[in-house]
Formats: sequence, C-alpha cells, structure tokens
Amino acid sequence: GVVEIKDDRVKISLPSGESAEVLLYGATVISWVADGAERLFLSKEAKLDGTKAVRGGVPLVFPVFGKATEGPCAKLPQHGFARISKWDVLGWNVLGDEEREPSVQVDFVLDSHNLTVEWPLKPEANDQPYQPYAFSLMYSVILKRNSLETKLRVSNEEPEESEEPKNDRAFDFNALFHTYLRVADVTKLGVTGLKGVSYKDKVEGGAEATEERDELTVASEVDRVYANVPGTVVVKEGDRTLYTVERQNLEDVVVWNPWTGAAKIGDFSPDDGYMNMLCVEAGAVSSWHKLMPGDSWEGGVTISL
Ligand code: TA6
Repeated sequence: GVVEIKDDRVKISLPSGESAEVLLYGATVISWVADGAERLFLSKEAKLDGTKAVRGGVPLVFPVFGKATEGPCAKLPQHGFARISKWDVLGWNVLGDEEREPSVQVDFVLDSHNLTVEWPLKPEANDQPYQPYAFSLMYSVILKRNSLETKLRVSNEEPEESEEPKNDRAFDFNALFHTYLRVADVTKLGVTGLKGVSYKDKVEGGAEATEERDELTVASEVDRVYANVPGTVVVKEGDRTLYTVERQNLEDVVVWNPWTGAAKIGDFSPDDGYMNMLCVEAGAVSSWHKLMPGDSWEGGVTISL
C-alpha cells in the first residue's frame, strides 16, 4: 500500500489496484476506485478548492445534521463545520497481511483550533469570556481490497485538574457520513434492510411514516431519515449486490436523491447526474448524542462491493 500526501489531498493506493483520494478540506473522500471502477459520485462542478462543501464523495456531517434553529448549533452552516474545515493528517498505517493483501488506514484530525465558526453559539449578553467547546475529531479512512471503511471518533476533552475546571461542559452532536454512491442507473436499484423502519420524509414536509417495502426504489425525489435501522442495508440491482452498507454504532440511515431538482443545485452537474448517484448515509442524526467531558464516542461505516 502507498500513501501520497500532496498539497491539498491524500492519495491511497493498494498493490491490487484499488485507490482512494481524500481532500484535507473537510477530510472529504472524493474518489474510491475498487474492482476497476469509480464507486463515488462527484459532481463535475464540485468545488474542491475549499470555497464550498464538496458536492459528492463522502462529506462529513458534524455536529449538526441540517440546520439547528436554536441551541448551541444555531447559526452553524447546514450540516455543520466538519465538511468545510481544513483537517490535518495525523498519520497512516499498513494493516492486514502486508505481503499478500495489505490495507491502508489514514487518520485525520480536527479540533477547536481549526475552526472558523463558533461552536457553541456565542450568547448575546454574557460577561464571561467566550470558550469554544473543547472537542477533537479523529477520522479514519481505511482502504481494503473490496471495501472502504470510515470511522469517526468524537472526544470531549478531559477537564483540567484545577480548582476551576476549564472544561466542565457536555455537548450534543449529530454525525453522519453523507456518502454519494455512484450507480449506473438509479431507477434500476432496490435498497433493502429498511422494511418496518420508521422514517421522516423530508419531501413530505417531515411527515412520519413506516417503510412497507422490501426494497426501496427511486423514481422521484427521495429524502428520508430512517431512524434506528436494525441491520445491514444493501443496494442491489436485480439480484446483484452493488454495495453492502454495514454500520458500527450509527443507528440511522438517510437516503437522498434530488431527482430533477438537481438542476436547481448550483454545483450539481450534469443536470441529469442524479441518475448516476444515490446517497446512502449512515449516521447518528435522529436524536442528539450527549458527550460528557473526558468521554468519547465512535461510529463508523463499511461499504463493501
Ligand atoms: O442528507 C440529505 C440532505 O440533508 C438533503 O436534505 C439534501 O438537501 C442534502 O442533504 C444535501 O445538502 P447540502 O447542504 O449538501 O446541499
């Protein structure tokens, strides 16, 4: 396995031909090649220069999914700051059978020092000095022969051993891997593993419903937050499995396809590119997760062919 850190990105490759590319901006995975084909959708007009969250690949959602109207995340940009912050590379490792079938892990970090936004929101009237939350994020991207594994570790820093502890604040967060899977024809897909699960339908103004179908199909705009999905979600084309999505400690799955509405998304290109993508997003978004000082949380997702 080889890792190349160049300017604004990290390129990972395996001797067997697989590769991945991660922008430091957002620690956004923008390419994953496996079995000879690109597996992630990236808009032709995606901004990769740090001026806007990347339209495609795997943008990371943290600490808020969507927009918060009140509380510490109010005023944060849509989907939080992780995807629009510049991350640092912490290091990398060769895992697995180094000789016969190596896999490669690259770790990225982001903490309050890298932030260009305020979290929590600064109170309007307050005579105390402003203290941002003392958090750190570690994001690991692991490229294996037939899979891409991503893990996010969220830590709330230890309180300091002083009479007046510096960090005595818990914080609430959402986290999600906003994965744009590349597909040949979205109308031919079926997504299994959601039957019987309650979801919030954002196309229907947030109405609650329960999935009745064995396979979710896409023939119009889809924007659903499936809460507490019990098992593995599989994207199929007929009997053929395209992607298996396995989650670790992430209870929810969001499915999104903008359909013809893609034409109204400024950086989405080509206009009919929605036919070639489906976002299947593993996350913890249906409720807030609270993290006490000194505690950490980890969630991850493995996408296999
Ligand atoms: O995860 C689905 C979603 O929240 C949709 O509602 C949709 O608008 C999408 O994400 C894209 O959001 P973005 O901020 O990247 O334009």
